[in-house]
Amino acid sequence: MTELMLKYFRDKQKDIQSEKVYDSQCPFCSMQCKMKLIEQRVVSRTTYKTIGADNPTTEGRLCVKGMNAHQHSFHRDRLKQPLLKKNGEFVPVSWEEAYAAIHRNFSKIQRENGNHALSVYGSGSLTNEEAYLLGKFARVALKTKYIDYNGRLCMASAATGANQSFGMDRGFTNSLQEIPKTKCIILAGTNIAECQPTIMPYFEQARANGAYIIAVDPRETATTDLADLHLKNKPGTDEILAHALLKIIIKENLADQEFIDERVTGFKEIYHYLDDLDLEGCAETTGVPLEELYQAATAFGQEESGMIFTARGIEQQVNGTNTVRSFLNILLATGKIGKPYSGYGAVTGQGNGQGGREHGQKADQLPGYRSIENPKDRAYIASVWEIDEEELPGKGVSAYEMFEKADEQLIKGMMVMCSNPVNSGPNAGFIKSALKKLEFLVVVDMFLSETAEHADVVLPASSYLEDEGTMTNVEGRVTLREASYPLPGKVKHDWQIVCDLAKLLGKGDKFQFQSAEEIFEELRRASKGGKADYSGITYEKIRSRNGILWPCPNENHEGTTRLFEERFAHSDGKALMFTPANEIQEMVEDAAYPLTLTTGRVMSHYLTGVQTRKSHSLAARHIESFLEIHPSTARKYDIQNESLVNIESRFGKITVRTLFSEKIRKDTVFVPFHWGGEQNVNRLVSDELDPFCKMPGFKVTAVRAAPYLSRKAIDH
Ligand SMILES: Nc1nc2c(c(=O)[nH]1)N[C@H]1C(S)=C(S)[C@@H](COP(=O)(O)OP(=O)(O)OC[C@H]3O[C@@H](n4cnc5c(=O)[nH]c(N)nc54)[C@H](O)[C@@H]3O)O[C@H]1N2
Ligand SMILES: Nc1nc2c(c(=O)[nH]1)N[C@H]1C(S)=C(S)[C@@H](COP(=O)(O)OP(=O)(O)OC[C@H]3O[C@@H](n4cnc5c(=O)[nH]c(N)nc54)[C@H](O)[C@@H]3O)O[C@H]1N2
Ligand code: SF4
Ligand SMILES: [Mo]
Repeated sequence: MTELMLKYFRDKQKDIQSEKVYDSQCPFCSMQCKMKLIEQRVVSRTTYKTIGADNPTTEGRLCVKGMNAHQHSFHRDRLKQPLLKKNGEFVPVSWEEAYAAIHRNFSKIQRENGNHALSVYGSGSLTNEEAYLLGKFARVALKTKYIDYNGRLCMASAATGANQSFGMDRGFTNSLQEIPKTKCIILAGTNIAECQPTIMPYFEQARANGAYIIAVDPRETATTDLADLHLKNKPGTDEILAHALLKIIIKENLADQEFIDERVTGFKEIYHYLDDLDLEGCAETTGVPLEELYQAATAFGQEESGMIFTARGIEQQVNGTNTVRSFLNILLATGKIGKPYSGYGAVTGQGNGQGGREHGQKADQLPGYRSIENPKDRAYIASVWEIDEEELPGKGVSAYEMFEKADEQLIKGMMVMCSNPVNSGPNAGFIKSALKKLEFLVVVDMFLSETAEHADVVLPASSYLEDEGTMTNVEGRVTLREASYPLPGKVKHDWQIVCDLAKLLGKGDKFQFQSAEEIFEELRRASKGGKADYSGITYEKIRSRNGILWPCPNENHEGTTRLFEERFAHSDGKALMFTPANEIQEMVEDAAYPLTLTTGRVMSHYLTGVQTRKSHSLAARHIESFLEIHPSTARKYDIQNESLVNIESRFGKITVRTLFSEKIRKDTVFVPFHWGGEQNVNRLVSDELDPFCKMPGFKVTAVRAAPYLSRKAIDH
């Protein structure tokens, strides 16, 4: 450092009048990177920066989103007071006035139409305490069966697939520390490099140690760049691809018969099914050359250890559950699970995508991953909640189906907490019109999102800097996000809002919580004996051990690092292999909509972009959406680079700018989903859902594309 620079820094240091450091965790993805916000007062200005903090999962790393997360939290558009719509305009009001309007309208709706006319829509970005409380609120305070959450659009097929095959769903069966030592990795429909950047080093290390890496993705991405072999398949053909790989493994004598005999049921059925599978046909359907299928299958089958990671690329399909299970078949047939360096990872998406799906905000679920249809589970939770079992409602419907009920006017009121379904749900035009049909909509958010705009009341919630609670990260590690920053304006925590509303509805005695920790203490009891057992976890224990991996059934238990070492979670202790019941449906070519649209993410934006579009550093990287299209495909439709195009499906139309890329298949186009309005790609996505888990098919839509302005119009 030169003298001049040293002087500059010394002078700057002198200018700093005060510095405060606040501990937190990133509000975005499932890595839940630990961070510190540094607030400095320099002369008359306050400046902020975010730096990483050490933790076992991401070791102090942050990605660009984490580094700039504070920008949205301090953004001037942050809601600081409740808003009530009067004559079509939002007016800032007191909490009392907002609550009174909710009380009046919710009571009226239930009086006139019964309890189930109200519904709750939650989120995998809420803390465990809030997700738990929201489930209790719906069943105990509103007494409605209609509660579901945005995880239905995210990991529902991975969760259902793992539950059906293994009897239990925790995203990663092994610890991250095992990844560098595995010999072969399949990355199926996952773009870790852009979506979970801070765990990339584990995979890079595996590669440096000689692991053979296979990627399955219709596009070349920063993740497929890491692979030795990239199977660039047609979107939506992953189930067939997985069956083909398994057939080759069996044919080449690479199955682990001993493991199959001891630990698996259902092998005979899939064996016979595969007998009839035509590998040439699979190569044609998937668009992957047969030699590459052989190369992938034999590499995975031959190595002594191996891991498969899946994410939304293969899961957000209308056959998502079966697709996940077909990949799990490969692990089960090769005995690569329940052992060191061998296992499965469904790469979790949202910050609390894991915990958010365990504690009862799902339509069919009670805390601890219990079932709302199981009499024993119902009785246990009723005892924790101190109500009669008969008072517990039954199973409701999935996220998108709640909007269908709203459209039919069976659901007349809704509370959305921490989600923006107008942008994130499939067939978005329909969701918007269904929301408009509601008699009363309450949205709890930090901003006036595209969904909040349609609300009657918007309640301002606290951000990641202010709200304490536990978040279960990608590994199944329960972490504690400390509350540190003061609440701005009249903002409240989500859990406080839920407790206030319960009080209003006459159920205050069941919601007398003064802190997140008090809620966690009840959650511990409610999860005891369930599959996702948190009963041995305390805030103190999380603090002293830097997080605990569930299940953790008692206070002396240190948590569970590797699952299924001795037995799977089905009652017979065995895993169940999957065999398709019917012939797999292939997408029929549609001459009117000749291109296959797939959707996903870019590094600098998060989900529907409500938060990241507010951050100037992040927004500047992608100020608008785009259509990634192969230049030769574009030429066919007279489409220019960096020009506006209309994209149309049977469900809707959007307009975005093109971005030519030779990295995408010629029959496929890609649009990210971080923008709303004219750029909302979900206006194009169909309303078809996976029959088992109700996952929409975000990754496969038949579309056509045409220049926004025809050539003639441009020439004039
Ligand atoms: N930067 C950023 N990071 C995020 C998020 C974000 O919005 N932005 N969101 C978080 C959340 S909630 C989630 S769920 C995760 C999602 O993480 P990912 O699932 O990794 O992300 P996606 O971009 O949706 O899809 C992954 C890949 O699937 C490919 N793909 C598309 N269609 C198909 C197909 O039919 N078959 C196969 N094999 N692949 C296909 C896409 O080309 C893409 O590269 O990311 C989390 N992290
Ligand atoms: N086409 C397409 N659509 C998709 C996907 C895809 O790959 N393709 N992926 C799907 C996936 S994986 C997911 S997870 C969903 C997510 O979809 P959404 O649930 O809509 O996700 P977000 O954009 O994160 O919306 C969160 C909202 O809550 C607010 N918020 C943030 N933190 C808090 C908080 O602590 N409390 C409260 N009350 N509000 C808060 C934010 O401001 C924002 O408005 O989208 C799905 N939609
Ligand atoms: S977005 Fe994910 S990887 Fe990036 S800093 Fe936040 S938690 Fe970490
Ligand atoms: Mo997600």
